[in-house]
Amino acid sequence: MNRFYITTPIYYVNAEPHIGHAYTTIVADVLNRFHKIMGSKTFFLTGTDEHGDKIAQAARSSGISPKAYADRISGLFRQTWPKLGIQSDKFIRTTDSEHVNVVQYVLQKVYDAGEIYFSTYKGFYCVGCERFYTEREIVDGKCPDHDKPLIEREEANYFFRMSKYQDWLIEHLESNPDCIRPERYRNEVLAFLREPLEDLCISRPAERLDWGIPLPFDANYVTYVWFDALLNYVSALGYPGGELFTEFWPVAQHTIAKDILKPHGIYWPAMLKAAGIPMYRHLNVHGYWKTEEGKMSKSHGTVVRPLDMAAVYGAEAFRYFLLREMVFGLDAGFSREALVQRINADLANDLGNLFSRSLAMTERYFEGKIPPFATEPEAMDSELQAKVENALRQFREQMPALGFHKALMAIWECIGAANKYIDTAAPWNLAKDADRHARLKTVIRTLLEVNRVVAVLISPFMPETSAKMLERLGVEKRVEDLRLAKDGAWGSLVGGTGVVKGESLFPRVESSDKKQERLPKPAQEAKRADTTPKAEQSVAALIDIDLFRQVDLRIGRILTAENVPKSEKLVKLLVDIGERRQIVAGIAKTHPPRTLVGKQVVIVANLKPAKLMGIESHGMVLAVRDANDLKLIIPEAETAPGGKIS
Ligand code: ME8
Repeated sequence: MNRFYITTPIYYVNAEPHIGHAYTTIVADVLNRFHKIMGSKTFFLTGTDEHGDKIAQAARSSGISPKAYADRISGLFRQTWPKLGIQSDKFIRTTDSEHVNVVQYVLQKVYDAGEIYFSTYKGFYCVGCERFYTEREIVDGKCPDHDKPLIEREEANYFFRMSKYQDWLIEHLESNPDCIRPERYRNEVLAFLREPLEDLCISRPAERLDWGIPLPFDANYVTYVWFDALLNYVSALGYPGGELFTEFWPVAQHTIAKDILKPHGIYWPAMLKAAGIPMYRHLNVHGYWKTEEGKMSKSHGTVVRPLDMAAVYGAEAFRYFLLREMVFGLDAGFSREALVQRINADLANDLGNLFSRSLAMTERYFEGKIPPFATEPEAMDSELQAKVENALRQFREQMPALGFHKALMAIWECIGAANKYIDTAAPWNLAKDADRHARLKTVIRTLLEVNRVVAVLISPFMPETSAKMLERLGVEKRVEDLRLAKDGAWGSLVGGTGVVKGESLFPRVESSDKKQERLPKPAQEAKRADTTPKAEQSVAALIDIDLFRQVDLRIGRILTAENVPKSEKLVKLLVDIGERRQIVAGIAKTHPPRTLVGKQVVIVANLKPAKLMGIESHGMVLAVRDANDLKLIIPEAETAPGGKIS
């Protein structure tokens, strides 16, 4: 029997669960459910990361002990997941004694092997990241992640000989190209490994920080939080001796976002190697959810709380939205409008209508009993069945490769085709004609079969909806017991079984911001994105040359260009103007991204940074509107990037 082991990061207990945590955990749940219906024996781990500076500080500011604080927030995470339909097999806490024992066991093992040494280190430390930064990584004296000044610190500490594993890791990633995926993140890790790797400081003096696991070989120190946290993935399986470890570790897959690529892509493999534990099978890395305001932040009130979303829109719809909207590996934007739109279009309209129409007709024409295939299939039936087969194939291929949105698109293609099939087959006409009753049976049976396969295929994404659909289709099986090989097979409904139409699966929802909703889409976009003034009709007022000189115009070369999700107009550019600049320009309609890369353009380099659809833009690309066209201003001949225009 195949095995499957999936983990999420263990989340810090200094913040309540938000949409980002929910996404990763839902992805893990979806993958886990997928592998179950493929017949694998699975294990799904999540939990909380509770030691370290960050937690100690958060507890202090709440005026309670770190443990009491961790208990509270860890409890919130634990209670949130089932409410989002997430079923994990284990919830680990790094304060669990079994975990603490494993961390100390591994530390001792690695220390005894001579892979940990004592030394003095002076460097720049970020409390937020709980680590020292190297010269190369520091930006303007600040931590690039937190944008806060780093603290200079000198300390005697224990170091793990991580540098020793550099060559092995490069070789491993090169010979296992799908180990870290999607590829862009594997490349990122390999790029990092092109520079010499430094050893990793794995201790903190207990006098400064006592909220951590004591080093087994020196009680004056506690374990650095990452060396502690990463080991959860094996301690949860009862490493070293546990049966679960033997069974599931060889197929381990970790799921994380890009923020913690380095600890998972570099520290963890080196730790595993040093401890004599085989390398994990896959590291699945996804992008970031951003709100319209940009990064989510508690202080700005831009945190999206998953339970709020579930309360208003339903956990199932929320799960569907997250998996449909984000291309795994890339960033995605979250907005209520987009969520509402997906619910109304994909769930209420496409899926909900197909299901209720199919069942209503079964009730009307066959007293609610599933009819047999009573005639040979016609071309339209075979075409629809081909769509179902395609959805099944895409599902099998895309799901294990993290192409969730593609699997969903194929399922929805099938739903769309089935809705069209109803219109074309027009069962209401067949019903009027006694000679065509046999054909009517085939049509309705075909539809019911499509509904059943769709119910099976959406089960990893929307388990409750799937269960509801199956029940109403008279299929007596729990979602947990579905197996694609059998339950995905065409024609497996039992003729004569009773079906029940019931209430609509997804009622339509009104947007919370109705005014915004009523605006046609392009107008909404323009409202947010269009910051460029309308073309002037006549020449503007005269200005002094000094005023003109204040505008810093430069030659730039476009290095990369990509569409801004959900915007027709905007394109995100990386431009070399002597330095690299991210610029968002409203030129996508006339200049698709692929035509832009390599082009030279003129940039206003000293515009105040602005945010367009949540994306920071630092500069402006010059263009001229010519009738309905937009033309870029470009230099007469190749010019060195950064060249100042005078
Ligand atoms: O890093 N978009 O915990 P953490 C998508 N304790 N995912 C997001 C996100 C966003 N905007 N924000 C957070 C830690 N996440 C460590 C992990 S593991 C041994 C230790 C998700 O609470 C995403 O999964 O900061 C990201 O990797 C994780 O939360 C970071 O969670």
